[in-house]
Amino acid sequence: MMMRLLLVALLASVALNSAQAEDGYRLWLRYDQVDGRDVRSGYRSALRAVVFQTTAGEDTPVIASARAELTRGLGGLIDRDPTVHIVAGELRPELGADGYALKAVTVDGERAVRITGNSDAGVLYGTFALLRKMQLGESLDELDETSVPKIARRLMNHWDNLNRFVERGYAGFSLWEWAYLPEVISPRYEDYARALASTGINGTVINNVNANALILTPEYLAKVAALADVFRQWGIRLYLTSRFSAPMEIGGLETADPLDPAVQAWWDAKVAEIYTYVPDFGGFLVKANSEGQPGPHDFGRDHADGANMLAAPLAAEGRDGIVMWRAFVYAFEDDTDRVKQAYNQFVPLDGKFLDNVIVQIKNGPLDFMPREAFSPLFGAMPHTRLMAELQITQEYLGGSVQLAYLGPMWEEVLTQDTYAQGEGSTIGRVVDGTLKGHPLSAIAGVANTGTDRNWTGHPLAQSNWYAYGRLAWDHELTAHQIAEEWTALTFDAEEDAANEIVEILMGSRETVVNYSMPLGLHHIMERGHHYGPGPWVMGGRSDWTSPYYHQANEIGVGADRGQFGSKAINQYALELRQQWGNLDTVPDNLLLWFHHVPWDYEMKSGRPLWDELALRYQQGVDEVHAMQARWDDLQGKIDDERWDATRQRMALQEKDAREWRDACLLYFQQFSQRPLPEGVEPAEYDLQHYIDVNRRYYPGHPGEY
Ligand code: BDP
Repeated sequence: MMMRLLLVALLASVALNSAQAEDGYRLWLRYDQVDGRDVRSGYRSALRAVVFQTTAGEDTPVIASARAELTRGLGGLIDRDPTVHIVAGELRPELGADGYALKAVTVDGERAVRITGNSDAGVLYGTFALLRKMQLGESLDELDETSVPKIARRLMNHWDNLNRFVERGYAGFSLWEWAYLPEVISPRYEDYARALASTGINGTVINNVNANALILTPEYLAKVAALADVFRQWGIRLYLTSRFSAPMEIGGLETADPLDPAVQAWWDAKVAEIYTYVPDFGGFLVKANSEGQPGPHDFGRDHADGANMLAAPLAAEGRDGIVMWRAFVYAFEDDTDRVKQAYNQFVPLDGKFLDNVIVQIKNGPLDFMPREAFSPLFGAMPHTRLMAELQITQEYLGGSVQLAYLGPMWEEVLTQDTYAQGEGSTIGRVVDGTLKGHPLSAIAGVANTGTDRNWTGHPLAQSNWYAYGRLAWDHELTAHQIAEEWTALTFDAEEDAANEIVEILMGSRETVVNYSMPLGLHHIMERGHHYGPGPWVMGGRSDWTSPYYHQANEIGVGADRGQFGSKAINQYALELRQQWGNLDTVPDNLLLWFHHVPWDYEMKSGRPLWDELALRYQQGVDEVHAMQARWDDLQGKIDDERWDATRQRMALQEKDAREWRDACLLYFQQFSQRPLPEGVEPAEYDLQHYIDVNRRYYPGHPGEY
C-alpha cells in the first residue's frame, strides 16, 4: 500500500514537472489556469453541466472523446468535472454534417452549456470551441453561436515513408511506428488526433505522395487499420496514397493500364479489401506522372482515365471514398515553361472526371515558393471539383529553423480572385465548392509534424499547423485573428507581450521573402535540400536549374511570361492578364515572376531595379535583426524553454539571411555590373565562397537519407 502511495506521489510529481517544463508537447491545448485571463469568474466558474445534443442522442466513441477532452480541459481551467448529459434533438439542417451550436442554458436550475451537432463530430468540434473560448477568457454569459465548416474534407498530407523518413520533414521522424504496429499503439497517435480534431481537421493521408505500394499489402493494411481505429475516435478518417503501378508491383499483373479490365478488377478487389480493414476509409491521394512517379501516361492514357479507374470502386457499394488526383505534374521532356504544364494537361480534361474525383492543386503553379502567383487551374476547370494543397512544412521557407508564420501567405492565396465567374471568384470559393455548387469540397496541408517533442521543431512553427486547421474550417478567418488566438492559447503572456509575438509572427513570412526571393524571384534555392541560396545552380534537367527561372543576363532579370515570352500569363482571366501583364500595374511582389526587367528600370519607388533588389535583400536582413531584438525583449515574459529555443533558431536565421543576401547579390551583380546602393552592406566573402557552401545531410532531403 505504502509503495503504491509513494509511486502515485512520484508519478504525480513527474506529471506536474513535465507540465511545467513547457516543452511544447501540449501545443495549443494547454488548459492551464491563466491568472491574467479571467477564466474562473462569472458563468465560466459557475458552469456545472454540459449538454451534448445530437440527432441520435447516442453515446458514441467520438462523444466519449469529447467528454474526455471536456474533463481534461475544464479540470485544468476551472478545476471542475462537469456533468455531461447526452440528449437527442431535431435535425438542424443549417449545421450540416460537422457544424455545431453553442448555447448558454440552464439544467436543473444550474448553469450549463449546450453543444449541439447533427453528428457526434459536430459535438466534438463544439467541445473544442467551448474550451478554446474559455482558454481565451471569453465570456460565456450570452453564449449563443453556431459555426459550420465551409469545406467538407479537411485533410493533412504526410509525406512520410515507411522507413519513417519524412520527405521535407524537419521535426524528426515519422510519427507512425510501422515496425511495431499493430500491436504497439504509441500514445502520440491519440495526441496527434486530438490536435487535429481541435481545429476541425477530419482526415489524414498518412503516407508519402512518392508512394510505396507495400502500404496496400495485407501486412501493412493491418497496421493502417490500427491507426485508423485511433483516429476514428476523434472524427478523423484515414486516407492513403496509392502507387499507380501497384498492380504490377504487388499484384503480379503485367500492366497497370487503367483501361485494362484485369487492372480495374485488381483495384476493385483491393479497394474492397481496404474497406474490410478500414470501414470508413476516406480514399486515395495520387501523384502520377510527375517526378518519376508512375501514372496513366505510361500506358498511353490520360489523368482522367487513371483517376476514374481508382474512383469507381471507392464509390461502389455505398462507399463514399474519393480520389484526390494531384495536378503537380511537369516533365522535363516538355520544353514549355514549367508553370504552364499542369494547366495544359488538365484543362482539356475538365468535365471528364467522375464525381468522386477531386483535383488537388498546389497554391502556386510551380511549387511551394515563398511567393508565387496562384495556380491558374483554380480558375479554369469549372466542371471539375478542385481542392487546394498548401504546404505547412517549410520546404522553401527555412525548414524548422527560420520563422515564417504562413497565415498571411494562405490568406493571400484564399482571398485571391480568379475572376473565373466575374469579380469575387476567390480561390476560397472555388475550394469550398460554392462558386460552382460542387458538393464535394476539400483542402490539404502538407504536415510539418514529426517525432520532435514539440511536434514541429521550431516552437513557433506550431502556429502554422494551427493556422492551417483553422483556415481549413473557415477560410475567411484572417491570419491576424488566428495568430492572436494561437498566441493566447500557446503562451501565458501578458497582453503586451502577446501582441508583440503576434506582430513578430505576422511579419515573418514577408521577411523570408525579402531576404531570399524578393520581387517575384523564385526557385533560386540550393539544389536537393532546398535550404539556402543557389541562384547559380546549373546542370542536369533544365527545369531544376535556377537560371531557368531567374533568366539573369546583362540586360536584366526575371522570367518573361508575357505575350513575348512564355505566354503563361494567358492562362489567367483577362483582368489579371491586364494587371499582371503590364509593367506599370503588376505589383512589385510579382514583378520578376512575370517579367524580364532591365537592371536600370525605374521602379515605383523611383529607384532602378538593381538598387531596389539590393535594398529588398538588405531589408530582409534588417527585419531579422529587428525581430531578434524584439524577441530578446520577451525574455521572462514567456517561459524560458520556448523563448530560448526560439532565440537560438533566430541566431541561425540571421546568419542564413545574410548568406542569402550576400550570395544572391554577388551572383546577380555579375550581370548587373552595378555597385551596391547606399545602405546595403557588402558581402563578407566572395561569390565562390557561397557557391562552395555544402550542406550535407540536411533534414528532409530524400536523396541523402
Ligand atoms: C516538391 C518536393 C518533393 C515533393 C514534390 C511533390 O521537393 O519532395 O515530392 O514537391 O509535391 O516540392 O510531389
